[in-house]
Amino acid sequence: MSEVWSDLDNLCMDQALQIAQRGEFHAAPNPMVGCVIADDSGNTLGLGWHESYGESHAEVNAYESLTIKDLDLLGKSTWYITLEPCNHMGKTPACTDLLVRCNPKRIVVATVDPNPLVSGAGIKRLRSCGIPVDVGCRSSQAQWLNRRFIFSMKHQKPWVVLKWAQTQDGFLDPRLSNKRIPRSGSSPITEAQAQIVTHKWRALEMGILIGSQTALIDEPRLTARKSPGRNPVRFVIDPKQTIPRDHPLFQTESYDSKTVRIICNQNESSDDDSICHWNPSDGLSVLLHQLYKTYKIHSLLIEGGAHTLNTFIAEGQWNEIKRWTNPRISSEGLFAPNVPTNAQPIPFGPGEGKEGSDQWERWTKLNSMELLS
Ligand code: AOF
Ligand code: ZN
Repeated sequence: MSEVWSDLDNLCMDQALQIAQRGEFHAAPNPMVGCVIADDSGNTLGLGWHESYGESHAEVNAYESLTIKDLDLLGKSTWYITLEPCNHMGKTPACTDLLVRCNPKRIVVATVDPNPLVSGAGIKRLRSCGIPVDVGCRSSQAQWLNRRFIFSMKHQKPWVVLKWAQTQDGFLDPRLSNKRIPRSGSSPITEAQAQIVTHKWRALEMGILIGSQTALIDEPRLTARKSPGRNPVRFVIDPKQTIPRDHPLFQTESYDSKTVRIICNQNESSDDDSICHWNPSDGLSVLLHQLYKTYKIHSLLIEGGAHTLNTFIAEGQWNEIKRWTNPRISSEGLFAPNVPTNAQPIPFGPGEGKEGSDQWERWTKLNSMELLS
């Protein structure tokens, strides 16, 4: 896009992107969308965001935030919207209907909606009604914000986030030396403050996956109980079905937290959606397509263990990495994965931070932005 945007355009779209993010725990599987309505001089008249899946869209919420006297200014207003307005009747009416009724002076859109029900049709309709629409202001930021929605829609598989915690000297679990002495119960490397952030990371994704060794040894619940938002759907790769039924992963707590056991069975299929059949020799890509298609999982957090994480890395089936490092020295244990050489700092937002004594870092794959545009 060769367009040069004015400072005011960039400023208003930045505000729209910022408020879009308020939907981060509740909008999925819908995208996070923000809308700012500005008057002729760039003052904000109204703003809104898509607060929760199935509820009104950002444009409607922005319109409803206007005062009666501001309604007279609509004809001279500019609407800054982080995603192309929808043009279809979904769970809510088409936003283009509202926009055509408001007939603003101009609409600025950050990026096109990849949903085949919209995908350019919203922009086309607005233009055909005589409303000027400029597309592409802060497009990379908007694509990164909705990377889960855009990537899964375009590639028919979830955006995959690898997450692990390691000691300063690079071990995942000091107690798991080569002897692999079995013991149960979680003994986290990170401390209490970091756990709250980890639960937020869980609530940001629609699914969470671990291997059977981690399930048996750590006995995790994999819920987001210390965070706002929903619990991700829990997936456990359990080819030989060694995890017992009374394992904490299969406990239904007071909140909804579904668990799916991924078993290795080549030719079988069943109607029971708590069992997913997958043949590891088909590769992770086949599994990921299945999780998208059958379970509508747009994003997936991989929480270990070493074997599972390394398999996702080896098969190139990852999009983002979040790593905790605790200052402790372990000297022995299970080696943490190496951050792949094609990892680079995330394009927007902080790439590192600290919670108590634990440090976190984030990377994404080299070609991530190309896969979103
Ligand atoms: C917008 N503004 O704030 C959002 C949009 O089932 P529905 O009615 O909620 O529609 C969901 C689809 O609408 C979603 O897949 C995406 O294409 C678009 N999301 N569009 O104009 C919004 N959240
Ligand atoms: Zn809409």
